[in-house]
Amino acid sequence: MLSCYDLGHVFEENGLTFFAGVPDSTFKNWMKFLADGHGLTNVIASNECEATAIVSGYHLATEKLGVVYMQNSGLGKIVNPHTSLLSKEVYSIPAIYMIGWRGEPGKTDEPQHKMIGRIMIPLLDTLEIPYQVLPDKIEGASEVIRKAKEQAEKNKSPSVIIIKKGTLKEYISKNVIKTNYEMSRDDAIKTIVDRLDEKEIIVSTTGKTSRELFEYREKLGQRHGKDFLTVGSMGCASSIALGIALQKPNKPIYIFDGDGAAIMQMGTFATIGSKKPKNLQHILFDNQTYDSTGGQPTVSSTVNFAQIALACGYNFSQTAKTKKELIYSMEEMKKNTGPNLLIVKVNKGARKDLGRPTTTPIENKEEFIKELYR
Ligand SMILES: Cc1ncc(C[n+]2csc(CCOP(=O)(O)OP(=O)(O)O)c2C)c(N)n1
Repeated sequence: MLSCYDLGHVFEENGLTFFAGVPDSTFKNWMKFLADGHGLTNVIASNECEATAIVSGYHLATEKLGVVYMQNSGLGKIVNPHTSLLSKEVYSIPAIYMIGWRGEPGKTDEPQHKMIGRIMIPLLDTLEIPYQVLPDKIEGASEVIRKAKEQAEKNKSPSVIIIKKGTLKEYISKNVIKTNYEMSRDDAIKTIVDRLDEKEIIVSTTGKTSRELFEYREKLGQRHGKDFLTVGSMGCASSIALGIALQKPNKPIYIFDGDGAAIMQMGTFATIGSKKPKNLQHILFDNQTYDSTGGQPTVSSTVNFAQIALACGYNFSQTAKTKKELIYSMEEMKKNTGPNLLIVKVNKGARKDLGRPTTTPIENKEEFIKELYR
């Protein structure tokens, strides 16, 4: 395995010191290394499009190459800035895309990673982006990074370094961000689920939120059809819920959102606020991190979601920091006509043995549709 110190050294040797992107678990140790500084600049972006544009701006300002890091799910998102901004046929901007390979063929991974894992290489070919896999030994890694930079400079357009699972050695963070709230996300989920009635349904966000919700329903012996577990499509749970809410105005719908996911698709606040679905309750578990990919910081500590929601046209917003406040705010929220936002401040972290949904996404969809007609 490759040490993050060695990787950092090679990037630095090649003049690659500016990074922007969205975290992925395949390179979570590299993210921890970046968070500790080590003379490298890191901008954790709200989404991969933004990161690609930031690195383009960095190049315009310095003529140097920046690195955009992303899970391969983000590759789909950057097709537009790649083809219409960085491409040779437009502004011809060199950069390095560092892409985590989820769903690699032949390796076990979750359903949401299978297709992108399979089409990633053909997609890079279609996008005419040269790529190389980062070896897990320093000699090979150093050669790959040098070559990627050379290609990007020669072509005056991006080249890709692919990171497979298990390439990087564990890195122990020096600066760990800790919050001291009363609840974890799991505590908050349980508190809310315990107070929902038979008719109320949930659309939950990707990552550990949906996994914790699934496990709690199992524990309670309740139907999973009441929850649409958005296993992929980060940031889209709130839009899925909006689409349902507009068609089923008598069905109370809860969104279980994450701070990272909400920031990724922040425009949805504006769409929800303008459409004003009365039956939509937006609950945002704010742990100030991308907990599901290793606990990297989001920018949520400088974001006032409550004001954003109101400014976008939500009817009500409140923040709960304790279980007692959460129970009180839920009652308040239910009294108000939607759309409403409830921000729940929680600590990052989850149970070590947290499982994954044992039903398939298609089974979940079919059960959920039945539930909508109940
Ligand atoms: C487009 C895209 N980029 C990156 C990811 C990887 N990813 C999965 S979950 C997650 C973190 C979600 O963070 P947040 O919404 O704050 O929820 P938390 O995990 O903290 O509960 C990330 C970055 C993804 N699934 N899709």
